Amino acid sequence: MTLTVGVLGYRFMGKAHANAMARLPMFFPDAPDVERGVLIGRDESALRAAADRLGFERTATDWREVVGEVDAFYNLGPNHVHAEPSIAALEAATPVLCEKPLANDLDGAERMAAAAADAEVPTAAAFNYRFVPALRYAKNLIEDGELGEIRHFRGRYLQDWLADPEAPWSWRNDEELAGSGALGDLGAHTVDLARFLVGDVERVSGHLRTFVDERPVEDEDAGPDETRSVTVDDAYSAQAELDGGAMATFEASRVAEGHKNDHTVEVHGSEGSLRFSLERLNELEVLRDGARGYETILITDAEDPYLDHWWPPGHVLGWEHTFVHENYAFLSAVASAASGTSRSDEAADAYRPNFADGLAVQRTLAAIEESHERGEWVDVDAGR
Ligand code: SOE
Repeated sequence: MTLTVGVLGYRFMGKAHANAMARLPMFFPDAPDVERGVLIGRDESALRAAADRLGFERTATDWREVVGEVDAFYNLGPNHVHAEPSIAALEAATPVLCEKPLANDLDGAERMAAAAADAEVPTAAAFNYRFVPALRYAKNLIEDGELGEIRHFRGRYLQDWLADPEAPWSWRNDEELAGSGALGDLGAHTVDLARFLVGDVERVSGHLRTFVDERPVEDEDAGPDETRSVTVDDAYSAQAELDGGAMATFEASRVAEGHKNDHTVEVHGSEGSLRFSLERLNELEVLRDGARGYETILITDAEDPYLDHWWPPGHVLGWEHTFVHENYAFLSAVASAASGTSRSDEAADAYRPNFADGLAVQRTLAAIEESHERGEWVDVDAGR
């Protein structure tokens, strides 16, 4: 069967997912056939050019005409656009992949997860870093008990694209549109990795900070010195307790000079530790079996997660390959559900992280913000 996919959004994430779909036939021959059917956007001329560039059959300017007519709907729009189109697609029993964070507020995330539970079709919260082979390898080490009882998770996501106060305002700087700043944009990934590697977040104590509270507007119809307020955080930090008793610290910044896309994760257990850095995504540093120090493992062998689909050992992968793995897993789940090879009650969990995972992350983000406002620890109702 050929899956026809409708995609809302054609900029950064549109390119990442279109590229991933295009790579599947060559590198994942058992993936379902996928047609990039409809590209959805508002600016017809830009949309047409993007459709040609990204390999889509046709375009549409109204997602309402698309969500019930395709085999899978990708919501790659800004955070405030995540809820309504995704819920409409789920009400039409269309599987949905939605970029992270799930929504710009907890209410939207709750409604999206409820619609997913009713629809009983595969859903994806697009936390692509779960699909880094080295982090899959790390999860296997932890699950095999190689680190013993987990005591610490430490996640840090540093960027510097907003360090310059003259860097222009965008929807990512607006609470109504984005929901939060570094917390939701970057922290969502790290919280999801904590859940993936160790466990749910039980309670948090958070701190948010906005360093630049006004930025120049660069829209074509903006005035020469027009500025707009920044109403979200530039950075956040939080400490947390995870399910099972491990301690966690989370941190992210979009004003950390010298750091471009520096997502690091460390896990310490009673028998060992591991360290990962996105800037060296093919490597995992591991300390186990009483060794005196970390060993660096190059995760590029055929037996390593996903690597048998790519190149010989040492021919390293990149950031974009995580989207290929993510799309392979999601579209395989969609095809399985569509062909009836998985029962409807299994379909909802055929792919992880799904909307329930996205909601658990959103509840943690909301608790971090609430803790910051109240100045005290806050329990996270992760809806377990
Ligand atoms: C922000 O710059 C950003 O693009 C995030 O939105 C992505 O989720 C992250 O993977 C890379 O950085």
